[in-house]
Amino acid sequence: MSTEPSHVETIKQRSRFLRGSLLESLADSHTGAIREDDTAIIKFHGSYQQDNRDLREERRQQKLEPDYSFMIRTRTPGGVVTPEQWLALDAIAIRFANHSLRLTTRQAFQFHGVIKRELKATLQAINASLIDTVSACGDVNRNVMVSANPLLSRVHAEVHDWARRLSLHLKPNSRAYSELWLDEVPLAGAEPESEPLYGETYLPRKFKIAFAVPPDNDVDVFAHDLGFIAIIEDGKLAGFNVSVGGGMGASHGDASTYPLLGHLIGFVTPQQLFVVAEAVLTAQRDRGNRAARKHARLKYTIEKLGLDAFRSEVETRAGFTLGDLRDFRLEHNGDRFGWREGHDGRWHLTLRIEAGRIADRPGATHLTGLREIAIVHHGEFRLTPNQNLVIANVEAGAREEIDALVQSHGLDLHRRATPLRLNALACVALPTCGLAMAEAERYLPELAQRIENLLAAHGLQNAPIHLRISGCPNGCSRPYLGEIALVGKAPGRYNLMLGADRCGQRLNALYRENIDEAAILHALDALFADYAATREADEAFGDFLVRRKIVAAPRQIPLEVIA
Ligand code: SRM
Ligand code: SF4
Repeated sequence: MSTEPSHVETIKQRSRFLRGSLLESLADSHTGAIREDDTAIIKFHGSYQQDNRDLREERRQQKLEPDYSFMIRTRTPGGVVTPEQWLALDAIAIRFANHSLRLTTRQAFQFHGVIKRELKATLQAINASLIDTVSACGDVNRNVMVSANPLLSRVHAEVHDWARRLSLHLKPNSRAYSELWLDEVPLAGAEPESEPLYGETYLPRKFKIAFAVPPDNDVDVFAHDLGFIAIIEDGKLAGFNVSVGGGMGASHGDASTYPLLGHLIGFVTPQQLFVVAEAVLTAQRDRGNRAARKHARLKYTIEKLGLDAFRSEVETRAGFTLGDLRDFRLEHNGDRFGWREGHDGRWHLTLRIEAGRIADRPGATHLTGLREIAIVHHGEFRLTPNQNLVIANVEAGAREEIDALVQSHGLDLHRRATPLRLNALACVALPTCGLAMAEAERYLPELAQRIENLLAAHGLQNAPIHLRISGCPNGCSRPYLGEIALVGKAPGRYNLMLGADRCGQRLNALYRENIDEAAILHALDALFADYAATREADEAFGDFLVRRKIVAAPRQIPLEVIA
């Protein structure tokens, strides 16, 4: 196997701290695309070049270049924005993008369909709302996730603040973003540029961090390169259990790639948080695979070094020994819908946003409705890791007005939808994702309806089964943590994965490979019949499948460390 650095490594190294030839690419009015090497660099600025795959064939026949446009992703740690910021993002979606806002599985916003000529103006508009897109994509630390369900609000706020500060701490140093998009002029005589944390080739691959606040695991903390589980003792934040080496991505037909849950390696106090995060990140920077991007995530680095050796390396870099793991219990990895009262008497309303897409459709004017809510709302908006939205910090007296707007714009799915539909996740997939092999977001409504029909036929319409669909095995909807998951293989064909738990501590396993919808529904019908007849009291569908050995018991986080 080659140990030569991959082509992307060379592009990064030559990019002069993420500038590449982006200026020239943007200035070239002969094409809607940017130069090939710049497609790797622009990711670090929070954008991907894409093309409309629905139009690919037609344009090829017409001898036109693909219908290029750009996706832009925000860096919004914990997914919090103010109503003013919401209004700005809404205006950007209408002015520059495809009239929709996409809430991602990592608490960020995505815009789709921005054309090259308007890319700079779009990024400037985002920055004018005091949100940026720096390192929302690329081989760096990405948007930091934090539990969104504010059940333990005081501790939750504290954890959120640590996450926000850590996100800032791990932000790249390069001034390329400000120069390229915000017209900042390089200062004469300024210090030569450097990236003390990352170096000029940044990380071998993307790096993801999440903070869970038990009992919620809405962030799917074990799916992350680095996870922090808040340990709350006597109502106070004592510190965090640390998990390393989780990740979802895999490639079909390549057994050397696989989803993996993180390993718990120890406990840190809040004061040790930054040091340990840097130690894990720099260990991955120096030890990760820079030759084969498929094997470059931290999970493979740990596999190569061994967990004990990796922990020792982290401790050496940190300059202290990690503490013993503390007890915790995770109960749930979905969202809690509807109104909830916070510790200070303010209210939080979690709305279901199907597949995270906010747009205006007949009878469901969600974009308009949320704009109207933003005009009257004085709290903030919080994106959940499950593509949903919390209208947070609402005074008791303001609930009625918000409820009326929710109802009149069809935003009340949380009152109408079945548990299956409330908890389902679907990645973006077609038409924008260049890697999609099958539909996901656009397929979710009809698939969910068909599965709902089957469940109802077995009297299971209220079973809160977690369904996740991804258009390819990269796993952007964290499908390997779904009780039922469809992983795209080809148009209309999926691998059917079954048997995760509902709290993000057990992966599912392959049940049927490369099957179409009829075969999926046929398989589920038989399993639902069995589940309805033989499940134990309160037994979840995934647990039932494992108990009955319908799927092999897949890897799960050792239960002995979980109280
Ligand atoms: Fe993802 C690549 C969308 C969360 C694993 N992901 C992509 C790209 C950028 C396709 C590409 O490389 O050309 C997708 C853009 C689609 C589009 O048109 O918008 C894409 N990923 C998404 C989003 C928008 C899915 C969603 O429906 O919300 C999520 C954006 C998150 C964010 O705000 O930052 C998204 N992606 C995830 C997650 C879930 C998570 O992080 O919790 C994963 C699995 C966790 C993990 O990283 O292990 C994930 N995305 C991937 C991978 C596989 C990485 C790997 O290690 O194998 C790719 C492909 C790659 O990196 O080469 C990928
Ligand atoms: Fe695209 Fe695959 Fe991610 Fe879905 S899982 S958004 S198809 S890369």
